[in-house]
Amino acid sequence: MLACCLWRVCGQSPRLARGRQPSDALLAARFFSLSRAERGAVPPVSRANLGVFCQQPHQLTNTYLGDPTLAKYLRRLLPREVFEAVDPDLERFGERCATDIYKLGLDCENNPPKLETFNAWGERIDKLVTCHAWTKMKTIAAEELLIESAYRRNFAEHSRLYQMAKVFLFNPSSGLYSCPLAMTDGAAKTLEGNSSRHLKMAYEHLTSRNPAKFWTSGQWMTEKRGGSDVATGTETVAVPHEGGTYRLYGVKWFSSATDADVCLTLARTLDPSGRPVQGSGGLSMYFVETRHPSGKLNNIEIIRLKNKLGTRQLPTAELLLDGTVARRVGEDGRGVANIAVMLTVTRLHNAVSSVAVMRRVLQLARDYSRRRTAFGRPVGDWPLHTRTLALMEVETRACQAFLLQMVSLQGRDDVGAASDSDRLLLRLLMPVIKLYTAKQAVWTASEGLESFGGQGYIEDTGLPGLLRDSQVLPIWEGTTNVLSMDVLRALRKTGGEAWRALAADVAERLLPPAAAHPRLRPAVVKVKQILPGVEKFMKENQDSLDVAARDLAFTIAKTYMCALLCHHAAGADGDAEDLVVAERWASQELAPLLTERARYQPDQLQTDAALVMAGHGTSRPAPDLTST
Ligand code: UCC
Repeated sequence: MLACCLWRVCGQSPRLARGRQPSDALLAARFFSLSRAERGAVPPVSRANLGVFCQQPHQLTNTYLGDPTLAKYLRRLLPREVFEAVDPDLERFGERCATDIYKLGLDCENNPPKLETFNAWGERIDKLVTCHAWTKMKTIAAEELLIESAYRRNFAEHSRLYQMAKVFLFNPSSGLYSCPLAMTDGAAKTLEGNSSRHLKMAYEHLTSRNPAKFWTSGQWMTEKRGGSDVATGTETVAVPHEGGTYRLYGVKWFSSATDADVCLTLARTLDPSGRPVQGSGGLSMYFVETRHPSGKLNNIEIIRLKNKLGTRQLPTAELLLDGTVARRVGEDGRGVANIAVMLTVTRLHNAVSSVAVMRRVLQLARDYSRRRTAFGRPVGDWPLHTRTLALMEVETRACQAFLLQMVSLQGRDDVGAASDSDRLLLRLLMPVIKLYTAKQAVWTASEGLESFGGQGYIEDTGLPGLLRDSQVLPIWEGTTNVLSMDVLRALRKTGGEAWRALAADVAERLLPPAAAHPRLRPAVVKVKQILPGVEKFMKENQDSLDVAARDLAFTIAKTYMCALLCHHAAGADGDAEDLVVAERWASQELAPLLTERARYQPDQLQTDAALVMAGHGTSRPAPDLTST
């Protein structure tokens, strides 16, 4: 029918055209040469089957300039001369993250790694084939000092902020190269200062700016029984070998980026009778070079690559360690405590990834809201749409404030400038920021995709990967519940000192000017009421703390973020937007621990179990067919 109209107004009958059809371009040209009145007779299409309209896609522009919140917090947290020194580099790098690095990242997504287990002649080769873009990311990471800057420390304690600001920009464009970098950073932190010749050499490689010398690290903690309860799930054993080395035997079920040059891992010590020592105290940490200098794997077989929901850019594999030569790092039997140093850094990177993807999704969604028209206006002109984006924006800004505060603390700790209180805050808040931001990343990515309508669900827009890759953030490096238990561990192990450090830090942030600001006063009052309530709950409900742990962690996150936002908004760098963010943040429920407290009672827990298990395991008896 449409074709008929087009033919009619273009002066040709469909019957005639059947013999000798003009090209689509010619038809379109004829159509657009018609008068407005003539055109009005037909729908504005040049090709009846495709149409002429194409939606303008979203555009990514300089990711640093497009994120005033990042620059604003850096300006506050860095001394002026440091900010002025790093600002141009961040601007330059922000441009790369929107151009060449962004394109390489998409290439990584589109060219996932492959494993060639055997060659044509049946020889086992375990060859990991990664794409050019993935290899190039390693070069970029070294040249852009993404690890080096945190260890060369040209800006003393502020070096960590500079490094993490760059990692933040790099992250959502990196095609998940951020993952090996996280583990490399964690390994460097763990090996820093180690006096062993081998480990010193490894540290130099991990922190090198020279692409030819730069190494990445893996972190192998997960075995077949799972990656949470590593203290009982680890079956790999370490058999003493020559020259103080060990040989490892076991299966590592989840090696995130198997192309790493080295890795840190856990294995069990053998007792004098050759039996593995069980429990947490039987675990030690080992350093492994994954390949011999010849390039051959270090008695490691790559069993298979993992088929994952997301992070498909990563060569994640199951590994068989079959006599892998390793060196013990740290004391025998202190494996979990030793690898916790690495976990602290990788969890911080996890938070960086989470907040970075939130920011990226918003940058893309707001750009698209100016390009897409629906119901007669750009969707960004519909207050309902913009309100949805504003909810995400407030969440993202609050997470950025929390993140940069934690990075700043880590920077102080890196150079030995952390106070006792700083160290307690780091210990308590690291699992909190990891678990909180990871959850918000999934929410924001999901909302962000929805704001693109159906296009958010289409793979070659590059958007679905943002959601798929976010879903791993609450899972790896400790799930939300495992990390909630770690919050309790931090509170208990420090005999409540960590809580007191938190309460003191919050109280200080709420002093004038925050407390004196008329628009911030309700927020200040609210937080001041919550903290004693939480403390009282913890004292009076020791038995309920395990089940309340997740709500406690969220309460700490939201309350602390409220204090940070008020402090920033009331300070010299705070502006009108910061005030709005602090007000809106404070107006939500900040203390699920206190509102949910009735749910932790034993009868309620029984009800939980009854609700969850209703219908589980029941099946209808098979019909008796004999009587029919
Ligand atoms: O490896 C994985 C994938 C890698 C991907 C990395 C990519 C990152 C990318 C980011 C950006 C793209 S997944 C593996 C994930 N697994 C975990 O994260 C482990 C989760 N499970 C836990 O965290 C557990 O709570 C455990 C393993 C720590 C529990 O072990 P234990 O042995 O039962 O716990 P204990 O007995 O309480 O703790 C043993 C010691 C204690 O020290 P001491 O004896 O001195 O008191 C603890 O205080 O370890 C210490 N410790 C810690 N120290 C335990 N946790 C910590 C901590 N968080 N910080 C400091």
